[in-house]
Amino acid sequence: MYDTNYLAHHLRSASVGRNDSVCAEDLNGKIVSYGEMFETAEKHAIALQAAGLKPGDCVAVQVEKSMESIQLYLGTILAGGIFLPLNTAYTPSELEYFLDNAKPRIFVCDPEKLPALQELADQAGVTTVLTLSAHSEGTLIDTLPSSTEKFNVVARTKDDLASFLYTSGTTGRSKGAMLTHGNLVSNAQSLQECWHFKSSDVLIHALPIFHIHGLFVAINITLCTGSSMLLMPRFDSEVIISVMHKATVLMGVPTFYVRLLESANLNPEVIANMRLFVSGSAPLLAETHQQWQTITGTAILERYGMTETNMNTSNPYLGERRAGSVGMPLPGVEVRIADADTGKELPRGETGSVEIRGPNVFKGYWQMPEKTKQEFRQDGFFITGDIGIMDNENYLSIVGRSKDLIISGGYNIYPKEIEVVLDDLEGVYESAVIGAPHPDFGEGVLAVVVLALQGSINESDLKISLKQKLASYKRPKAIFFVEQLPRNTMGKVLKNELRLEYKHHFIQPIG
Ligand code: MLC
Ligand code: AMP
Repeated sequence: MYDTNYLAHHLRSASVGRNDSVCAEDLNGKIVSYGEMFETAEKHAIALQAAGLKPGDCVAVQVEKSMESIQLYLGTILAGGIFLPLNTAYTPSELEYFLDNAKPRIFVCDPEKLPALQELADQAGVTTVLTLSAHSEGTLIDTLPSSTEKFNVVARTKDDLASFLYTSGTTGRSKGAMLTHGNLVSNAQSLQECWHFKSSDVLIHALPIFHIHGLFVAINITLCTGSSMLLMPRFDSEVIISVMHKATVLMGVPTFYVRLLESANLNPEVIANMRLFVSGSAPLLAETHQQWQTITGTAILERYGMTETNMNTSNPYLGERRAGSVGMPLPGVEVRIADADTGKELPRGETGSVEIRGPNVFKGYWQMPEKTKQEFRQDGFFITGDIGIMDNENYLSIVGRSKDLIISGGYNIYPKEIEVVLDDLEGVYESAVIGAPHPDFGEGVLAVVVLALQGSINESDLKISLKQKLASYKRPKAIFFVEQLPRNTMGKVLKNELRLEYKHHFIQPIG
């Protein structure tokens, strides 16, 4: 019975009566039909309930991408839980905060990581810790019921929480964005319509599934349309090119397209079966857009979203897909360009704060009412922290960010978090972390460090220490030592000066 459960109903309804249709296929040729996908998801729901899950409880998950991890996501939703996916690159010291802050009832991790994580989970008051490996092994699998039991999907409403997703904060403390069933359903429905998704579509799924792009945009749309996915553990351009003949859609971050363009095997013939290439999570350079068009004869469709709001805008499926623009507001989503100080809407064509209102906008930050209040206007618009401009045809362009944020290969990195860790290391007096243009990742993390005693430690010492504390994608790709940081008269570090100074570190200027 899926009809009383909000998100679950929408995820299941397109495939009812089509149990034999393919839902997902992996690179080993393992095929999971819709019937099997939901039958096993129900078993996960039963196992989670047996482990103590009650409706509204949180299930935190740090596991590799697999069929089973998708079934765990679905099982959590079917059991009325709140799904909290965590980046597999997070170190125990990063996880400690998430577990302590979210206080999940259940935590599922990789069996190999259990020895390092059990104690953290115990300290955070987790009732049950289960394990799941990339190869479908672990205590979670052992506790799945062997026979098909009748499972009653737990009823939820559109305002109930479906997921927590942590986004880093400018102060260095991550915030748990609370997403409701209604947020996820409304977004999946509008994207499905705007991007012309049909049950015959086959999506190349090479994104991680611990962020909204790979989890909600990719998986929810697929399930809501009853289409299918080719599931890949990670991005690999040659593997992707080799399956394009049997796929129709690719969703990726700009780095995907930059890397695909480097392949000698990309040409109009190999993409002949593909009807749509979507890019998002970070700015797609106009030159990448143009190069793609020249080589393949198709235009990448760029869209713009955020963990707190899901997707906000998209270039049109049928109209002009403009390089450098993230397109128009999705149906039901209001986008305004406002004065950053007053929140008053600015005349068309002026640059200002990008603000969003609509059924896609999250409920607030978990246990941070003050922070939530600060980021919403009185009239309900959410302040994204992006700076944009909208033209008379409603095309939005993101031209900057008011938040001190680095986006590297589609991952968000808040400099403050890295600076706090660096400053805490023995021998470091202070540091400033910036993003510098990077040929592969768009932006690369670069740290400028002042030592307490010059020459006392070197770059490789610092890199070794950071390995224990920070996920690999957050670690600086370059570290510079200086005698002092540039500051203004108020003592504030002049990051723009640093950005200018190190602008060409990863990309040399042409000529
Ligand atoms: C990996 N590394 C990164 C990195 N990814 N460093 C910086 N930025 C990244 N994004 C590190 C690795 O750990 C490794 O470090 C070194 O860089 C080389 O890694 P690689 O082998 O080249 O990386 P790869 O595994 O190929 O991954 C690159 C990638 C991946 C771009 C495919 O990062 C990726 O899938 N990104 C997608 C992120 C995403 O889904 N974002 C959506 C967020 S939702 P070392 O030290 O081991 O050498 C959102 C909202 C919205 O933003 O609008 O969608
Ligand atoms: P996250 O907090 O990880 O969800 O990242 C959201 C941020 O990614 C947005 O606020 C934007 O700054 C950025 N972003 C997402 N899509 C795009 C895009 N197409 N172009 C530019 N920036 C984007």
